[in-house]
Amino acid sequence: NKNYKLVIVGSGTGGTATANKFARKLGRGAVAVIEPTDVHYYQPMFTLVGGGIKRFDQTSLNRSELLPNKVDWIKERVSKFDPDNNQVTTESGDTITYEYLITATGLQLNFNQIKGLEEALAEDPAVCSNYSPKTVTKTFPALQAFQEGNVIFTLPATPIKCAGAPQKIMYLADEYLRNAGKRDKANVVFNSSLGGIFGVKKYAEALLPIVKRKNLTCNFRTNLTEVNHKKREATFVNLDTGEESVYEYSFLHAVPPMSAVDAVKNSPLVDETGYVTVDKTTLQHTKYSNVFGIGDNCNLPSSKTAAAAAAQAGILSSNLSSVMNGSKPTAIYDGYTSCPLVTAHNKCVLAEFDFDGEPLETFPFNQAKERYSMFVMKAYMMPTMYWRMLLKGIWNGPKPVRKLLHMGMSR
Ligand code: FAD
Ligand code: UQ1
Repeated sequence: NKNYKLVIVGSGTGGTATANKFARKLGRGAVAVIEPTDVHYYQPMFTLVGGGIKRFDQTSLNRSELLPNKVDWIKERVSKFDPDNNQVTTESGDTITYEYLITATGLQLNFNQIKGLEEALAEDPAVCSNYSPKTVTKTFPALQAFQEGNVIFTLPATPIKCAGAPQKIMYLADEYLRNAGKRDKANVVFNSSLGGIFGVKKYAEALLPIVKRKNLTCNFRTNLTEVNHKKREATFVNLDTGEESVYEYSFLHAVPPMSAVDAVKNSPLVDETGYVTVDKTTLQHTKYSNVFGIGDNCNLPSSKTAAAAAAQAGILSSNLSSVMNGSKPTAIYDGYTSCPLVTAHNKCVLAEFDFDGEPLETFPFNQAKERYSMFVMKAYMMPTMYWRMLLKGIWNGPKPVRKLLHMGMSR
């Protein structure tokens, strides 16, 4: 029976950043990270792999290079959370107890909730998904193989990580097909369960003319329910009218429904939505004061991104340290999140906003405009910042940069 001052479950973006922060604060042997997989993926780069701009081998590093040697890495999956007894159980049956817990388990991809999708991904080279490391490598070859017909992109009827990613790959595909001289053979369609192109008005107003210029058809409130790869047909249902429509496809980029992972969903840490209930400003659990949550597994009303997890890491670190010292958590998360909407191989709209959907832009120019500089930031600067700063616990989001560039005039 192992006992730690702090146990962190999950070592993705949020778990690795906080592991590095607390290893420095608490020293050797105080922190355990429970994470079953060897490889850490920089998921934001999956979009560029799908678009043929980066190679898959550029997206990952071994966890041993990322976790500090002061933490104990328990290479297992947590199967049960028991916060009433301050313990978790792993798949092999080990019990680990803690004084403090951070849940950072991210999201589970539920491909099986769409009839026929798993089979289609396994057997049809024209069906792909940037969302999983197992399927992202299919996307660019599928585009290259395209001859003519419907090129379809989907977005499911659940919260997802990086809600912009389902359309970013459409913009890259459109550009690829134009350059390959095949765009006039393609009917490019975005069937999205959402009610509009993007949740924040400023960026939606910037994206709609881009959609129009590129001649992309958008159908909203339209949810993928079934894929029949033998007939190359995809079935969608209108979420308001219940009406079904069947599309033949020549290329299908499918985004699976998502949820918190089963062990979290089935734990006392969640409410009826199935996400860890944290106070949205302090990130402290609403019921268990020695538990904090970070990243995609939380019920936070902000969009689920690595950029959000970075900002949360700073807040969490400050507040959990306060609680460990017997004081009240006082740092406040404003909901900061960011979505670099790649619109071409050299253009990007950099959306940044808070809980209320109010823009919270870092740079002193209009980020709703497509810019080369923001593409360079996304494709060439951000990966280094992620590996060397965010994961090492020394990047808490761009707030200080924003303040500086706005001469203190920004929130
Ligand atoms: P994750 O980083 O997903 O980590 C969760 C970890 O928990 C995993 O390592 C997993 O193995 C582990 N785990 C799960 N269950 C258990 C268990 N039971 N026990 C122990 N460990 C467990 N974000 C941006 O900021 N910008 C972007 O441009 C962007 N683009 C994206 C494009 C795509 C295609 C995708 C898929 C994501 C994108 N994101 C982007 C989102 C970003 O990757 C995630 O929001 C971020 O990684 C979430 O961090 P996290 O720590 O919550 O979860
Ligand atoms: C960011 O901080 C971040 O985490 C490292 C991302 O995740 C990959 C992002 O995509 C973005 C855009 C930010 C915000 C950073 C700046 C400099 C605007």
